[in-house]
Amino acid sequence: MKKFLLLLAMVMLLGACALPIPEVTPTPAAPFTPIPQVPTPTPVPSVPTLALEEQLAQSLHEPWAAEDWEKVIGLIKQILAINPNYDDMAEKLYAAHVNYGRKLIEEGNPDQAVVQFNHALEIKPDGAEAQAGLEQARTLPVEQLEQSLHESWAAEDWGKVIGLIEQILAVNPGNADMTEKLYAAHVNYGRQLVEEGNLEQAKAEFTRALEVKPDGGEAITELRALSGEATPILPTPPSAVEAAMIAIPAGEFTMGSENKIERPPHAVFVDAFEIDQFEVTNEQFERFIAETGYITDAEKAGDTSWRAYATNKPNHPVVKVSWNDAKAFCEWAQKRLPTEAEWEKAARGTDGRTYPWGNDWDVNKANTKEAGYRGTTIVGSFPAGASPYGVMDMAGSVSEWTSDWFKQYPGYPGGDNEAQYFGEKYRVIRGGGWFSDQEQVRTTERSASSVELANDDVGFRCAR
Ligand SMILES: [Ca+2]
Repeated sequence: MKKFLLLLAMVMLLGACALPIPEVTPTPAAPFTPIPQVPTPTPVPSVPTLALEEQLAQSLHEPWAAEDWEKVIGLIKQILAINPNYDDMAEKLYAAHVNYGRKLIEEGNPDQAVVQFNHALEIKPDGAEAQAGLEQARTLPVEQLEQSLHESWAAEDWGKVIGLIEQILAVNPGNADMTEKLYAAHVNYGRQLVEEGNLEQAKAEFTRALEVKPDGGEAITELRALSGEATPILPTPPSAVEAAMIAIPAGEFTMGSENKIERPPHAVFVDAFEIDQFEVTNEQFERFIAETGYITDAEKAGDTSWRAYATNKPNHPVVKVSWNDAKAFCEWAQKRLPTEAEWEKAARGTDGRTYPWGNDWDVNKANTKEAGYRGTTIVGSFPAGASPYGVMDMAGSVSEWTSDWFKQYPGYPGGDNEAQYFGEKYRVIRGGGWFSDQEQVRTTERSASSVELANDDVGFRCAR
């Protein structure tokens, strides 16, 4: 009797506190029922009894009528926890998951619906209603997805937005507008995560944004702000030791500009040649040293070795290499240094542009002083800054040795301070490096140095 009273008290307590009777708000009958309905379960006979599971079973009716499936599922699970074989509760749980899944589809939430249908199938693996629901959830009309996308976007629920866009793109991969939206959603999500102080996840989102749109300026800027230093930002940096080369067709191009020692602009015919797509990397230079035992000019002079700049940077351009060192490497690779004209043509193409990517300065398209990396970056980190031929980093990161003497162009009018260095004394350096500003990374900018000198922002690439 004591035990009986205790149980009764528990039931009453549970009924009063843990399981309040939900307010029933009349729900209009759902019009969206392409799947065969799961019948409402037979009401549990209301024979007065004190078994907890029966009490719970009775309390199922109201949430079921109100289509409060979360509540229904919770109650059934409690019942089954007490008595796994109680009545037809397993069948009811299956039905509840299916009905919940359908409701979620109506609400434009197919992802969550899939979860519910999968739960239903765990209970009843051959459940036809759940299988049909699953299929429907996966092939929701795109218009419905776009409607929920619109709502989730307004609510700034970026996780959901990204999921929806990915579903739309799965149906229609060529949807450029959606691809752009996906990029924006990753950026927005990343910014939201930054505000929440979740920097690691934010980085991951910005990186995903760059996977969608490799030249995404916002994502690059945000990543840069997060890293505070030179950090690889390309999702898949090139790592091949064998350098990719780009074929530049024979023909005329405009060399020079109206600027100082770059004067005058003049037509130059260049034979067909190939040029390395990327600056020569530390990894490549290491292989050259390992095979030849070559000692660089800086090392011979007791100056800092190229190795000091190469630690953990296999895919960064090699620096601290002289013109002599660069020439030796290219010969070992059965190539040569590009001529000054070849270099300029590979950088600007035939339309006389100022930067490899066009005429307008863009801080996001090259590793320059303005970009703030204060050091080299992985070669090919700025695909949007590629030249018309697809040659990378022709502006910035490291400036590059060419084979030519630093001489005046034909028709040069004179009058510049730098003209005093013209002659067969210095070799031409092109493109500017990470220490150079936007003026110094123009495709026509000319600089020069002695053949034995090396610097931490000067490297090279080869041609043939
Ligand atoms: Ca460069």
